[in-house]
Amino acid sequence: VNIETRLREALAAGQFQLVYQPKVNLKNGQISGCEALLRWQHPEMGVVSPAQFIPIAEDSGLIVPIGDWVLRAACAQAKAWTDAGLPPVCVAVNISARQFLQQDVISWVMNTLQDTGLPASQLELELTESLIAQDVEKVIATFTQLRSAGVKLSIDDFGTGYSSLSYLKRFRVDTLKIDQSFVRDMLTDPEDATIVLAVIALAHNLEFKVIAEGVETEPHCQFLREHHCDEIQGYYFSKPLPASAFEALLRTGK
Ligand code: G
Ligand code: G
Ligand code: MN
Ligand code: NA
Repeated sequence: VNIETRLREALAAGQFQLVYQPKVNLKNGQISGCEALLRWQHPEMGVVSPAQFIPIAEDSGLIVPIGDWVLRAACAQAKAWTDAGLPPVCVAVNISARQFLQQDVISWVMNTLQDTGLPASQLELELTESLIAQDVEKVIATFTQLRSAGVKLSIDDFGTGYSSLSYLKRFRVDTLKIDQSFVRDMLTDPEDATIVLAVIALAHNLEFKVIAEGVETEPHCQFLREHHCDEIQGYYFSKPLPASAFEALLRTGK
């Protein structure tokens, strides 16, 4: 059986799950939101990483139904947490460029928010720079509509794409996510430190929020706090968690 057929079966058989990784505000130490990350729990293969199957899903077009499942599940979960009396949490969903360009994103997102009852302000879409190189006018129009509806947008893996910085003037977003490849070695590699500090300054001067990914140690956290990075995400605070474990973390009020 080829992987495409297996992906189709996975969707039908409920083998996909979301895990949630907290994002933490560096000023007050509170959880400011989370990123939903897809996991495929296969009966024989075990847990398969999205890094392995998302590219296949994109090539086969299966990214559309899979991405729809992800968005719906993430929105429903965030709404369920609010309904359970937890403080409103903003959930971030990764949207691949292929998917963003393949369908009417506005109707899809707005319908999903309506169906699940989640306020737009509790949804963030994480997009990569590769999207920016595509149909520019269409993407700008879509960004504008999503943001005026209250949906938040962030640029994921910032600094790893090939796009020019001039796009930041035209594509208004809320947050830049500093790629973990720069964060990992920033305490030992002065060039990585320079890049991290430059991205923080760039984001703030453009009035964007900035979050560092892949933060694994206290010294990393300390460095980022000293340099006024707004938020962190990474194993230092928490790995991605099943919904129930993330909920427990929210309840402890961290
Ligand atoms: O969680 P993990 O590090 O295994 O994710 C690996 C890659 O898969 C990352 O690039 C991440 O952005 C991507 N990814 C995780 N979940 C999703 C998803 O729901 N949709 C898309 N398009 N990409 C995802
Ligand atoms: O491309 P994107 O940034 O969406 O992917 C995030 C990926 O990084 C996920 O696969 C997630 O599991 C992984 N991740 C999250 N925190 C850490 C971390 O602290 N260290 C490392 N190495 N990976 C992390
Ligand atoms: Mn992401
Ligand atoms: Na990233």
